[in-house]
Amino acid sequence: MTALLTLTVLVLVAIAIWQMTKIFELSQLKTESSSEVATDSDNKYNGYLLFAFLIFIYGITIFSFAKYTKVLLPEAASEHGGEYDQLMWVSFAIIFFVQTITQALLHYFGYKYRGEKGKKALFFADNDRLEFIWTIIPVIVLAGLILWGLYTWTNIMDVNDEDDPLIVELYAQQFNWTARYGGEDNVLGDASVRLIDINRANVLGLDESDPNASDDIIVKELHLPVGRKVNFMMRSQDVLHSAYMPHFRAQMNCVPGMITQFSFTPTITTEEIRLNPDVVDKVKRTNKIRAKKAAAGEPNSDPWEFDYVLLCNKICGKSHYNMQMKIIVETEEEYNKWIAEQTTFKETVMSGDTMEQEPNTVDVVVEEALKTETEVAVEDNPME
Ligand SMILES: [Cu+2]
Repeated sequence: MTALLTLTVLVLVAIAIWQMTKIFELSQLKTESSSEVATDSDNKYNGYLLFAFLIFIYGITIFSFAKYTKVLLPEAASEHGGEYDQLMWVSFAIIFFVQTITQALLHYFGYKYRGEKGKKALFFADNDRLEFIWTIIPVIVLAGLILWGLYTWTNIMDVNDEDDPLIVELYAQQFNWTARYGGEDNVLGDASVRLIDINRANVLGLDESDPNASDDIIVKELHLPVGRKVNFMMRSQDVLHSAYMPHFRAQMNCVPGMITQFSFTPTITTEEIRLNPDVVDKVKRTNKIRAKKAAAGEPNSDPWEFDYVLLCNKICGKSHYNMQMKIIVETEEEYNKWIAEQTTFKETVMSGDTMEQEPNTVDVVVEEALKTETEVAVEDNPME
């Protein structure tokens, strides 16, 4: 399958190059018909403008590096994240290197060989060796990148049950997330949107007759033990959403009517990532803005503390921007303590008692499910 895909990509690249050569040839036919001939000074002036433009693009590149590097994500907090970042940075470096060199050559030669009276350009209709070189180099580089990309993709997307993964469901709906753990048996009970019963707090539509469902734990805050593989099973209640966990370099669409999957192993706890220099810097900058807002009496001005976050990355409606859930990566002991404090589906729904729950469990889920869109829309948005 991968070989076929690679072959298709190579064929398409070859066709694209061939088509571009044809366009280039066609564009050569009508150069002599123009009656407006540029003078030497026109050409010189345009040559200088080329240099000015070159300085402009280099300038804006340096400016962007200096000003915007800080908005990049901090180091990847998942096992596969490093590989993913490496692929991205190598692609960036190649593009940047080629772009910098070719732009300089392009503009310099544009100036050097500008039109001058009495000067005739040396030209040749084609040169097989030259064409071969400028075709084969990009083909090798692109094929290398694509093959590496496919290899990385296959590795990242391989969701399997090896190494005893923690099974977690991420349930998307306009406009919030709910997470469900498999409980003691680490197996999620069957569920269907047809079984949703808000009045009985069965907000995820779990099948009460499925024995696997009784110990499932439904929460509004995702806790993950560091170093343990997590297999996410994603569902959507209404429209297309996308579970995006940028700090773990993870994203997967949530599609109504089907279960999609993604798997990763978190490697840095929340406590640890808060000490990362990039994160410390971002928190400092954000809180500076918030302090200014607080002084002006504006909302959203409480000091902010960094947390991993699950976001929706498909524009799914008007409160899409605020569709998020906090993720806490902690040690195994902390995770075990937390999960032991949560109530199971059986204890809440099956017993028919939904009143005496811990906050952050089912009553919060129900509350959120009943919230109107407008209420959600005016909520605070902790992201800057
Ligand atoms: Cu969404």
